Amino acid sequence: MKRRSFIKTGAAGLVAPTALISNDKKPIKNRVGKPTVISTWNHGLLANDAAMAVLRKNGSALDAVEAGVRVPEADPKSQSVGYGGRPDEDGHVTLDACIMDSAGNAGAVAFLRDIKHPISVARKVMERTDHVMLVGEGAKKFALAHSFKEENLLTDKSREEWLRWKEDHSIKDTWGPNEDHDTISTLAIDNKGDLAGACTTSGIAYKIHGRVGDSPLIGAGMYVDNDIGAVGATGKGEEVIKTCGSFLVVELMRQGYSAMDACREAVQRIIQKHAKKVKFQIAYIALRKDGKIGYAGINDGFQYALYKDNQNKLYDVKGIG
Ligand code: SD4
Repeated sequence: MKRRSFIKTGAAGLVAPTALISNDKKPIKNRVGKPTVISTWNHGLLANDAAMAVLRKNGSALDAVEAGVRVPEADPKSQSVGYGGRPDEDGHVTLDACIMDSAGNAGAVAFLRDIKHPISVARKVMERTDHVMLVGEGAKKFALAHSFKEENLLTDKSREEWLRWKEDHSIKDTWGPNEDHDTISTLAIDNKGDLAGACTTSGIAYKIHGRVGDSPLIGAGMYVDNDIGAVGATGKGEEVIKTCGSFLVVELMRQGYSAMDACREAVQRIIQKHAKKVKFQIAYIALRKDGKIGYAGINDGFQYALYKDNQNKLYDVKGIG
């Protein structure tokens, strides 16, 4: 019997918390990959460069992922993240982010306004409080108290597009909430073999004011277990939340799934819940402790950037939906 069918057909309770992959001799946690960075989407290439620069100086995976995602957060051309992000339906840029380190510590902010680097605020929440998540006004107040600068994040381009959407939003509009949003999730392994992950976004464009997606939710938009692997999500957050997506992928890897199969299984579970062809996009990236990567998306169009063995490259992913 194949290990997979063994797990699926009634081994519940027999699977050890850090199970082995069938032919490997050592548990995953003892098979440590070399420095690697993987990120979602095209802007992941520049994020990977910044993250790998940290790892090359022997920096931690945590410092690497933070440095990585700060690049698109500051880039007005990345209209799904940080400064220049597309606003909600009322014209406010509201940001969601979370970060996790190798010790299982986590920090997050949601519905944060006027602060360019939500990921760094999330890290401060993790390191300077015994809370995990701050939202809205409270998150902003905390950020200002920690010397983050208040600034207008709505660029002319994003404001003009939002105005066009408002003029014309109808069933014919082309700027609907489900289009053009590329959250960045960045995952890294450092020289010590430790893992970390970061996820940051302005969320779905023209969302209802107050809406929070999966990206700041630990276990939904991103999850790290230093014995197993790190996982990040992108796409329609509601579906990721409802399936605890990133946590699910980590748990599947713990049970022995390859990084690739774990991502595919988590995507399949969403597809199966929808009778018709799924129009929205959900995609996962995974970085297992041993350096193996996984990725899967519902529809064509998802891309991930991988920096490994001195090469930083962008890859297209064919949808499985
Ligand atoms: C959200 N997951 O707010 C985010 C959006 C996203 O690529 O990932 N876009 O639901």
